[in-house]
Amino acid sequence: MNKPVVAVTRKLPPVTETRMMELFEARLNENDRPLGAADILAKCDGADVLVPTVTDVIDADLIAALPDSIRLIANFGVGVNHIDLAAAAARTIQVTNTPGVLTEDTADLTIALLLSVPRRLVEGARLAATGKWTGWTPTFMMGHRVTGKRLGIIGMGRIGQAVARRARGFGISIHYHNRRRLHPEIEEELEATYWESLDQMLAHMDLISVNCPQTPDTYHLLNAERLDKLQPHAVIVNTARGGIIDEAALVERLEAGAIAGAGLDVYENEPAIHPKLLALDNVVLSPHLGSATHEGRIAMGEKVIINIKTFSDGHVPLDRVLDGIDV
Ligand code: 8YV
Repeated sequence: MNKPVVAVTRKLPPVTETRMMELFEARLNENDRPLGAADILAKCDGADVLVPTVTDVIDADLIAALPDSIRLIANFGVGVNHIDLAAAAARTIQVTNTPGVLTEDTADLTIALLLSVPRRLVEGARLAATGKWTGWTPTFMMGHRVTGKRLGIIGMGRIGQAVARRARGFGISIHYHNRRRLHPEIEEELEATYWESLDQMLAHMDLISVNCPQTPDTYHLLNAERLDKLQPHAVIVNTARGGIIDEAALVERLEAGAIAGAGLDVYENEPAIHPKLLALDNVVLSPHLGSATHEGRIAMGEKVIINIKTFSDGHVPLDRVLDGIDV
């Protein structure tokens, strides 16, 4: 039996690559150089499957130019905003992603940011590292308590719910806005309050966590007008996708003190970060680390392999992405 030819755009964990080489005719990217459209197309020539990541732009033009041999785009990652799903569907190319296996890691990082910003942890660590700390005083570097605060979660899929479970442990009360209301048993378990109106929820929260996928509907969901609903002491955390927040509008409000702080793991134009964000003290910035654990990345690789295997064996892969996705 012929092994499927699999074009992989980035360097993957070694165990994933080893297994891919056993099962497939894998075209790897050993030096991990990011590929442009022409490189991706060259790599796909005569291939059956394309394995991209969030750093690749798999837009309508690229999909239209893919060779007919490509039948599956098996994304390494859960978010698929970098793939034009309609263009893939038009060519009957299936798309899969890697849900479920990065939920806990991403929720952990969300909580790390939710704690770091109000407690000024990174600002404090930076000062300590200079060796210029002059000692404890009763009023030194005071932040804000998180216990007893209200957290508004935008997007209550797997990751949003995992954030809620953790936040309950810190005595934070859970509020959420989602396309669909959760089942009553889940709401009860999470002690979560549903807000049909995002605008209303934003106006009443102390902390906000963005956990929805980026789709044409959620692009700039938090635009200037919505950000203006937030209270001045509010802190906003985003571990989903940069494009869900209007980054320039957020920067203006952080600079003006209209929003107290932000913890960001994702940016509108990665790897570029808005230069003004870099100059602010009331932000904690991490470089898209949500799923960056050895365990998480190996599990993502395993999902990609299973999706390709299932597909090439003639079955429908479990992680097939249709129009809407849950993260
Ligand atoms: C991944 C992510 O590392 O899975 C996602 O959607 O945002 C990240 O955690 C990245 O997408 C890999 O392609």
